[in-house]
Amino acid sequence: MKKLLLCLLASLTVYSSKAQMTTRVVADSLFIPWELVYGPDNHIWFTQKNGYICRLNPSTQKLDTLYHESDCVIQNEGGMLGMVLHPDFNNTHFLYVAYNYIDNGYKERIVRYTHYSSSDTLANPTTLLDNINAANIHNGCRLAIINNQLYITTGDASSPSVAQNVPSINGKTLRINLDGTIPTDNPDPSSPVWSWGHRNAQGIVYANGKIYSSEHGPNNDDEFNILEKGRNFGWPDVEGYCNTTSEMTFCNDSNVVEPILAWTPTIAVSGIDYYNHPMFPNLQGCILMTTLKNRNLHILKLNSTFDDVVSDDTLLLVNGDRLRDICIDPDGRIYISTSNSTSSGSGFKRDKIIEIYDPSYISVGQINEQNTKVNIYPNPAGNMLNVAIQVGNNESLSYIITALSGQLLTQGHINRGTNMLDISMLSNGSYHLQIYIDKKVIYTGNFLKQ
Ligand SMILES: [Ca+2]
Ligand SMILES: [Ca+2]
Ligand SMILES: [Ca+2]
Repeated sequence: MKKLLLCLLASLTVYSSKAQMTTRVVADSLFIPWELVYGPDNHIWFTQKNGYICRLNPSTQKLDTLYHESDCVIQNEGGMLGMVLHPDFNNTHFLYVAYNYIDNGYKERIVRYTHYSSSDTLANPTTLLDNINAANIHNGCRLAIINNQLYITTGDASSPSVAQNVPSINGKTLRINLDGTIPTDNPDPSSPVWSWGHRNAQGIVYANGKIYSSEHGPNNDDEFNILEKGRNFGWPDVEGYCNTTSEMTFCNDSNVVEPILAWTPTIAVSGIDYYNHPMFPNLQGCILMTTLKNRNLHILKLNSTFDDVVSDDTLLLVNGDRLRDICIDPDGRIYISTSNSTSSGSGFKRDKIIEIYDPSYISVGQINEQNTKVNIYPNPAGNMLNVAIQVGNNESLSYIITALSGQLLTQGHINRGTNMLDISMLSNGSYHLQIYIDKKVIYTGNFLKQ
């Protein structure tokens, strides 16, 4: 009952008092940038639904086309979809992409490409998983890498019953290793299936030790879920919460996981990311979610244990465009892509990438001078990272460590002088460290854990 009430009360609240919140178009004339990823090179890497993989410098707005996948075929909702960079991209140069193709019907595959900096192109497409059924609707397909394993959301491809057919790889969250093999601790070690009962999940993000996912409902019950290994998420027997007689029976028999929030009427939920940067204190601890039908950004405030939504507000700054995806840079800027283009006619290439930022917030470029007052070593680091700070005082200093995607991993107070940070909980890879005096960033740097 509480959740139903929350749904009713929260849907019309509007974030309108952010005087410093400003928007800026950083790319235009695009064709549905389906996935935005913020890279370790401070560029936005993105897919377009018509098979292009591109990279954008949001400061200069220089846009590079890196690759066109000629096997990619658009059919209504299908085309080139999700993408993720390897967590140690600077060394591996791998990126992973989902797209639809035709081979005895409409299908979907997950491909790894290698970026060659000398020619600044992608090459060596290596298929990790293919022959996933696709259709004009319900193709998933967001990707996330968590602890060096690739999670893939697949849609039911317009055949709802497959979602409850556990061996089928449609209507699922799949998990594979980064070389395409199947993790030995999957629910069935011979299958990539990791959770089931999904209709068409098009948002996934790892934060706070949890995997959050947005999922399109039919004409009712869009869902926001916390994914769990080996669990049933209900579709098509359950829509949203377990709140009808038949649903309650099914949920009890199949140990169904309910969404932590559901929307009726639907808002067409899409890409999500986790925000925890002091640039916008009101957004800290929130999932930011793009929506297609509602045409705005939803701000889902999480509770203190990060397993429920305490408020659902909307940000109307970008009202009017269907919104497809989001990424957040390590300095707290938010980037969202629109989804207005249609496959033919006058709507072609009508999309843009929009930056949401606070122009009064101190930027990385402005803090280079301050950077000389902070030293981090050794780099690469093992389980301990030394941080020596020559500015501020013990009361005002704090730090955050984020993944290159911007996800917050750890934070705390730090002292003037030399500190030893325990980073043993981080897996090997590259990370951003930021030091703050009160809420101003005074240092931004990268380090490698190995
Ligand atoms: Ca994204
Ligand atoms: Ca569900
Ligand atoms: Ca229901």
